Amino acid sequence: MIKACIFDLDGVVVDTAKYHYLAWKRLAAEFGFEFMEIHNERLKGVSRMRSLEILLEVGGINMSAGEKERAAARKNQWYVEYISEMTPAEILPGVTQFLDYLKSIDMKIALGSASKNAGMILERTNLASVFDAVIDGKKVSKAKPDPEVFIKGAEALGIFKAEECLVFEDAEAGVEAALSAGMYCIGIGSPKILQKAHKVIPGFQGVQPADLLRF
Ligand code: B16
Ligand code: MG
Repeated sequence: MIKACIFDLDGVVVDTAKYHYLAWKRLAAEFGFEFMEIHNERLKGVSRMRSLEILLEVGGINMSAGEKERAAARKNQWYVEYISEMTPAEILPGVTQFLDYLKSIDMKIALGSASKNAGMILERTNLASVFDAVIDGKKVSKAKPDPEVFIKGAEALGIFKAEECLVFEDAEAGVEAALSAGMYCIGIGSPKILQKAHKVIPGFQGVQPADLLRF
């Protein structure tokens, strides 16, 4: 029986991928190449530094560790400017209703995100008080597909049996992280990309909430 739900943030609760993309695109333009949407898929769910490394690979650019730190900080400055304008209207369709349902049945709810900016996004979208625990990029040392973020999320909720946890993820690395934690996982997005998940749905709009919890 599922006793806790752990949500990824970007791509599950809100669509911040578009802001990451704008900021990465701006950085690539400064380096003199075009970073296209097709490349952006590879950045979903992975850490900021790993994202930069993928971007540099796409552009065929080499950089020292110090230059990488500065480039990542620049990108983050732009990204923070974008997300500081976010509003609750940017919560993805059906998410608020599903969270309300989970609250009504006293389900424990955690956030398990790779982002170091999760706190600001939750504040801007008025979701900060909805989550009983928030594990973000500031609290983990190993990025997805390592299961650390979800294991810490379950522990923070006081749940110590992985099979009582259900993770919602939009990235392949995130699905792998949930499975290697021994948890159930529902993929949000394309069944082709998220085929390893126990179930895949396009989003929360129109779902029967109780059905999603049956495992
Ligand atoms: P930041 P999630 C992830 O969020 C994003 O999907 C990924 O594109 C980003 O690089 C990562 O957070 C780190 O974000 O630069 O804000 O620390 O999907 O794990 O909620
Ligand atoms: Mg995500």
